Amino acid sequence: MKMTFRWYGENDCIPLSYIKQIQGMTGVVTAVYDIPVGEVWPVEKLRRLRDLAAAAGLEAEVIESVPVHEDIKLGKPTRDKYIAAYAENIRACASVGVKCICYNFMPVFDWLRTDLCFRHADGSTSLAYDHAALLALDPKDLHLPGWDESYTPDELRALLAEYEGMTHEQLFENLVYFLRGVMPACDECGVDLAIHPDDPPWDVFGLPRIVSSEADYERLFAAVPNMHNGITFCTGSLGAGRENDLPKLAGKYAKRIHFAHLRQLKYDGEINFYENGHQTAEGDVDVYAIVKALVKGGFKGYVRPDHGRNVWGENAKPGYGLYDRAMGACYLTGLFEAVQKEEK
Ligand code: DNO
Repeated sequence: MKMTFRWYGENDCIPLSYIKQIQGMTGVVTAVYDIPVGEVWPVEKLRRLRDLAAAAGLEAEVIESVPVHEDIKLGKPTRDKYIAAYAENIRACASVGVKCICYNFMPVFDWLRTDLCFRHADGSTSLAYDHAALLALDPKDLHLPGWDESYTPDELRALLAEYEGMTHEQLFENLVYFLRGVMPACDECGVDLAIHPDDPPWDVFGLPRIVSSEADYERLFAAVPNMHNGITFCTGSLGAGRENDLPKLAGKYAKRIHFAHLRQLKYDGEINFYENGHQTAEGDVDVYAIVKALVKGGFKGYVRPDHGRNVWGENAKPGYGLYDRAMGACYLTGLFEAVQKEEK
């Protein structure tokens, strides 16, 4: 296991030196943010990220994310060009030492929340999801931190129209087509791809979502068995689906889990939830049982603390402040140490 921390590059207000001061931290998870989706990232930009991290004593072996162009998800004729560019990006990343690339296959929108500042009794704040509030939102005017793109309302309208009538089956076929196209580059460079689950793990705004459950993973690995076709095991995303047995999935797929986003959430009604500090006692995700299942299953991937709260007066990018993620990292490192020693 290697403990890592998401770092939004040179615009991140959290300095690399602070990240390095979190004990147990081996590296950052980062990305190139100023190149349009579908274009190949210049190697100089990747090299700069790696060198900045290295100067702070940190590795930069994980990219989150190389975004997938919508034409690939839509299965349009132009997809081959974008798949070739994606393969080129895998090679470019590998050339500076990247070992793992996270991505998602959610149409149009990445993760969704309805409240970025949900207030807890102790004064801390976190992200929250309320289904009724989501249904009341205008999908043409949505922005969340960390999304890879923001469209103009007109572009968004056109894009949503292109997805009209798309079935889960078609979207799945497009994912398989994409993966078959990029696996040769992964084999050649020894890079693992790690698909991020749908967040939340159900369809939104009439758009199909296909990486939400054990059945989804089963059919994905049956279609593309290559071990470079792996998972970003996001406990917050999968955990919002009450039917998902996270410790079971963690154990079953431990060797496919190239990257783990470990975090907490608490159900607040049937499908509503809010996020909380990382500890098992703080919510409905049994972080301890998940870590245990990962270790027993032979997990060798990267871990990062995921969405934290804003605490101690920090006014950070929602979910991505320093303090609570640092506490989460220390908690997780402690769990891994204990479980690994017990297993030996
Ligand atoms: C949210 C993140 C996601 C994730 C992408 C991966 O906080 O977990 O934005 O980076 O879905 O492609």
